[in-house]
Amino acid sequence: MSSRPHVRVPARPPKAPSASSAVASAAPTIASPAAVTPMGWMHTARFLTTAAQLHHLPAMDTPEIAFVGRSNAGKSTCINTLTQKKQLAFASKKPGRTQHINLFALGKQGVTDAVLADLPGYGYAAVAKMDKLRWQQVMANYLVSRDNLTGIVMMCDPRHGLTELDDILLEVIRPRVEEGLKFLIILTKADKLTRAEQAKALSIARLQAGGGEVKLFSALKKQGVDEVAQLLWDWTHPAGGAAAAAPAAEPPEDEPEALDE
Ligand SMILES: Nc1nc2c(ncn2[C@@H]2O[C@H](COP(=O)(O)OP(=O)(O)OP(=O)(O)O)[C@@H](O)[C@H]2O)c(=O)[nH]1
Ligand SMILES: [Mg+2]
Repeated sequence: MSSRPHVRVPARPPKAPSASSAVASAAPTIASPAAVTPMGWMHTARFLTTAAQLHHLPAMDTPEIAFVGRSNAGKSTCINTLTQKKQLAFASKKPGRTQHINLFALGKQGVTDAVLADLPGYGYAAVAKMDKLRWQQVMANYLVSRDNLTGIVMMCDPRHGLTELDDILLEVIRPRVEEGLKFLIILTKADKLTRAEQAKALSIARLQAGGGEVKLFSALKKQGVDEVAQLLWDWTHPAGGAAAAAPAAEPPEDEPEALDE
């Protein structure tokens, strides 16, 4: 196993200029207020690269967070919701929309301090068996060997619960999680459940996650968005707690997406 990634970010996120300093200085401000909060940080996301195979991914030492889960679980939509960029990741009603590993950079331009990885989903019945096996192998290799991988977000539609393929993936990553890799299960499409069903799904998933962290999320209702953004900030900025002091969300730049699954 490789050593943990080296985090090259300052201990505290850049501060927004105070009103007095903004008045006193005629120079343009360098740190925008949007870069201060976890949601503002998320909003800095931009496309970095795409790869069909592991060896096409650039080697990086920036903390990387992978979004994994069954096809159609809502991985790409979650990335778009967190980053408040409707079309950053390809989301679609049609399962199997994401077919490459897509990387998105976070942080101010030129100072990328984290990377989000949108992975193709697994378990989509219409994919040919050989393609499924090939992809499962690519993903397992990625999760086991990607040196800068800092955290894994497993997306799960609580109406289906954790499936056999999710369990296999949990087994694949278990050794790395035991070594300190961060791990979160997101129960997606919470808007499809009543409050009672949400509470039940949460406790079942917590049992299945063996004490791991589980959060409810809805892209439609913007449920859990700030919490997940804060957690990803904390994962990738272990020494910096300042963002917690100013967790105000930025308003989304786009109209809400029509979510229909
Ligand atoms: N109601 C509702 N629908 C959602 C939510 N999140 C995603 N969806 C819908 O679920 C479908 C699949 O979303 P994607 O984000 O493309 O799913 P994915 O996990 O990236 O799928 P693959 O790329 O095939 O692995 C789309 O029709 C989304 O609009 C949500 O929170 N609520
Ligand atoms: Mg996708």
